[in-house]
Amino acid sequence: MADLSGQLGVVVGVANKRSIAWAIAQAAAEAGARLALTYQDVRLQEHVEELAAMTRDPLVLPCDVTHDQHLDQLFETIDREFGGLDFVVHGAAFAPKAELADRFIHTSRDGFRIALDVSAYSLVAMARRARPLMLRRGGGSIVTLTYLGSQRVFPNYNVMGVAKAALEASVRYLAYDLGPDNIRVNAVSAGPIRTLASAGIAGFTDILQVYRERAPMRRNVDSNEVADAALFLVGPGSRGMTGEILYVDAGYHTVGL
Ligand code: NAD
Ligand code: IMJ
Repeated sequence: MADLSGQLGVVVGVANKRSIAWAIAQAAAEAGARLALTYQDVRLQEHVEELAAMTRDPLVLPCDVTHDQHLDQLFETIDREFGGLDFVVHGAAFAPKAELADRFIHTSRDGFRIALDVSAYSLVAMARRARPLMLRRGGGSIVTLTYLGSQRVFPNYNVMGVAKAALEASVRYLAYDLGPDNIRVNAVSAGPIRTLASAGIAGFTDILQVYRERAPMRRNVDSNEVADAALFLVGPGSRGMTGEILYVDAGYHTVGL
């Protein structure tokens, strides 16, 4: 496993113990990193504080990624408390529930705007604010979480697929923009995992079963496997990689039939 001792990171997207971002935070903390964890709103504050307490000397801060003020505050506080930043883990995604149930053609203007704002623009907004802190450390690594629905159609994924396509393109444009600063930008594309973001999705159990049947490894993946890949992208093992989308899906994306 990567050695992140002495490294400073921020993780956005922890809601509960099932969150993929929490698995990444745990792995990063175990690898020796010091972390700032954010929570979306007061509803999640206590929960995230409880989880954060399992890591060494954590910083727990509020951040709704749709608010520029929250983002400004977050990076100001990290600057003050950490004095720099080595990595960002971005695991925020959201579309209004109705957009994931209705036909894609019925996507509303607001649903489209919200999905792309939370799930794609937020990466650009965070990268811009992380940059000066990372420059002070001689560079950095930014990792986000995506899904194959950006490239292929999955029933009901709808506008989230469009948002993930924008997210993955943003990974490449950010990688190009920040490459000269020695800041790398990559994504992990995870297979389906039971989390808050997949709870209540009609037919999710069937989706897990189709993956289990068709994936070359004939099984599903778990958050710890995604976390290990994310840690590789954060750490020095991937120092020659940027703009990459790394699949952790038991090989599902490679199969045609
Ligand atoms: P999750 O619900 O635990 O995580 C989603 C997070 O987004 C939550 O912590 C939520 O608080 C946060 N969020 C939503 N709106 C926000 C806002 N306005 N400001 C700040 N944070 C906000 O579910 P998860 O499955 O761990 O999802 C994490 C990431 O992994 C997402 O990007 C998701 O698309 C991606 N992903 C999930 C799966 C899966 O099957 N679970 C598969 C591939 C990719
Ligand atoms: C989500 C919807 C439809 C199909 C889906 C998913 N498949 C997978 C997911 C096949 C794997 C989970 N996923 C990859 C996501 O990115 C989920 C994002 C999401 C989930 C919700 C549920 C609750 C809500 N809004 C959401 N916004 C985004 O109200």
